[in-house]
Amino acid sequence: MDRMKEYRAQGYTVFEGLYDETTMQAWRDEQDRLQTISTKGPGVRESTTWFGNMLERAPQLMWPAVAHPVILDFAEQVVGPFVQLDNLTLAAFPSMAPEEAAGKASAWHRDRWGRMPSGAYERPLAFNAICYLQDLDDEYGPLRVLPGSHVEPIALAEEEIRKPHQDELLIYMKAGDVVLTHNGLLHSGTPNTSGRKRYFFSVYYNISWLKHTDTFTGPNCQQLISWARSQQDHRALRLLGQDEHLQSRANSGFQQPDEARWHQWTQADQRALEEATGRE
Ligand SMILES: O=C(O)CCC(=O)C(=O)O
Repeated sequence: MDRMKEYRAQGYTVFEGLYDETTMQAWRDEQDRLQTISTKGPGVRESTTWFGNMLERAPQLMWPAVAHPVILDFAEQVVGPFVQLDNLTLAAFPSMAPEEAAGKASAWHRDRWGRMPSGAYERPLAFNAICYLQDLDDEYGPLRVLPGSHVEPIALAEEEIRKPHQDELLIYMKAGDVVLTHNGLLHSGTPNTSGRKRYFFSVYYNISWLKHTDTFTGPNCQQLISWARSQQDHRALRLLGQDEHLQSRANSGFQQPDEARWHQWTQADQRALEEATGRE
């Protein structure tokens, strides 16, 4: 099926094999390093496995995941050239005892900046690009989704949130695949019983009209912003919270189909980059 049709109908799409083993090993090593140092120093109470603000923490390592052209090209078709990084999280779920995990989903939820859907497809205010750093099997725990729940106003009672759902689909993602979800999609992880860490990262994007969750004021993100500005890379600037066309494009009059305007703006961004860098 055409990827856009699939995304609009199901609420997600999977891009296979975007990252190789060397790249993923570096990301796993970084999670291990952060987890180790999280237990040291003043004010530390317990070990942490979950790390936000990853672009500031490890810019060289993480920028390729934030700015992956395959993901961004598709994302710009979904919401237009308004794609901002909301937050980048690198994490690992620890393993738990099989008895404790039996018959459980981790927790069904819609993602940040979401809402209860209206019954018609609406373009998302935010979307998640999740990559697992090992193949998911029944022990590592598949991703669970309720296809179409980004359109249907499916509600869940408190007691249903940690249980498998009758309409769920289990996705056994391969290491290095990326699933791009609509933020209205109900989804859940599955408890990890592998005896090893279940590594993943989430590049969470939102539209550049919204606030972002991670901070881009630190020296590493500021350096990325300067570099993006020096080459008039508006796509990179938007990712970092600097949408220099926001006022004109978000108040464009909306007299033409959105997709036609988006295409013009994407072309203009491309020309600006080519002119600044001398690239064709
Ligand atoms: O653990 C998982 O597989 C899902 C993670 C998740 O739900 C999320 O990042 O929103």
